[in-house]
Amino acid sequence: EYNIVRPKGYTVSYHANPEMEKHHFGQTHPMKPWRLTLTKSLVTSYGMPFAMDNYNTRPATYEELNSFHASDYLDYLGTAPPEDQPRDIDNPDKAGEVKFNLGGSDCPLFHGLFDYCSMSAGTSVDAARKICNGQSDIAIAWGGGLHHAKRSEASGFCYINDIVLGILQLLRCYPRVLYIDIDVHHGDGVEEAFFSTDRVMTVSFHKYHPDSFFPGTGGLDDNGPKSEHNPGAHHAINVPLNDGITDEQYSWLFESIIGKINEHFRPSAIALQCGADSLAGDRLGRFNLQVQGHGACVEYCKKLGIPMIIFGGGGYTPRNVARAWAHETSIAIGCQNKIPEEIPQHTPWREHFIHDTLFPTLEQILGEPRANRNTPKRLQEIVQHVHEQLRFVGH
Ligand code: ZL4
Ligand code: CA
Ligand code: ZN
Repeated sequence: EYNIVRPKGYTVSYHANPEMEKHHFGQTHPMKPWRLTLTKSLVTSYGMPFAMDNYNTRPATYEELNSFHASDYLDYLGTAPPEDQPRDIDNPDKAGEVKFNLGGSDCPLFHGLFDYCSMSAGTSVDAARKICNGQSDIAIAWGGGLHHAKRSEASGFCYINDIVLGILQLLRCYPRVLYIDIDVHHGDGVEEAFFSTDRVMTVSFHKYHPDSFFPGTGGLDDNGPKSEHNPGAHHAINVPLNDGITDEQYSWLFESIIGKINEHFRPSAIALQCGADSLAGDRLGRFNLQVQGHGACVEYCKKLGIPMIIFGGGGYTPRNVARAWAHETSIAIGCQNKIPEEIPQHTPWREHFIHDTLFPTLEQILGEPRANRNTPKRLQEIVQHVHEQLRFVGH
């Protein structure tokens, strides 16, 4: 009814596994896989599926997971009992839980955990394959984006690093991949995985406070190990920010930094993590970004005209996550000016979208906006530092 048609000259694909959304981390855990259902509901009620190739993805295989993760970790992940199940008294395998950081409050063991992880990874691997074989130019995997997982360790709600798996696929057919991370947390797992290669440049924008904000890494001077013959040195870029950053400041930073990186690194593909916890009003986040400012990052990347995977990530206020990711899906398709701002009447769970609009104002979201602790001088310094790092890259 909004006459949403396929974009001319390029293909957008949407990769999802609806089974994923049925999993629960636990009653009060901030990560709600159900936010993906809310996102899909909004995308569908605007008619966007007509303009994309829609894939119901299969779970990733053991071999695919094993392309980054260690076998002993995967084996443990596959057999660990859920928290609420009594353990075998003779074999309380607590050692594995400690070793792999499983079973705490951040990374609980829950029913169907391994299936959930393989499904999330499957969406990202599938998206990467479609980019590689030329069947898609912008591939969307909102079920992925779990950037903290390490080779042998769960971390910060992440068990399998689907982004690393996706980038490894892209590296089979593209010489250089640019990873960009706009989640409010530092993309430490992806950064670390590619520390020793100059074929992947990682850039994370995040709230940074070493002793009070997770994971505490990603300072301005952390640019990859500068050991003697490490080709990956200078290929990790970090943009540490303070509370309350606004759309205007963020867009200026994003364009100054990504524009310069594009000139020097000349990526052949982009992997963009769109964690929605950088939005104002997020349960865990600290920024003042609106749906428009968050989406401007996607729009800027799209204009570079390079094949791109778009991943999800964090996002702990489901209605805001769904708004941002639906808006960003519309940007990928190029129909953002055709869809009305008002949430369509027939949207399932419409009552969740208090304020009835895709673009609520800061006042609607927060009442009182959070104090902005980012000075123009500091933002200038950050851009300056990044430009200096880039003298070591490319040409
Ligand atoms: C919760 O309410 O900073 C987990 C986690 C569970 C339910 C009830 C248990 C209450 C907030 C967070 C105890 C919770 C204690 N429940 C959590 C150092 C910490 C140790 C754990 O967006 N406690 C750890 C991880 C971060 C820490 C952020 C972001 C992922 C991503 C990509 C991961 N961990 C302190 C916190 C709750 C909980 C409430 C929580 N955990 C907030 N921040 C963290 O980048 C997907
Ligand atoms: Ca980030
Ligand atoms: Zn996050």
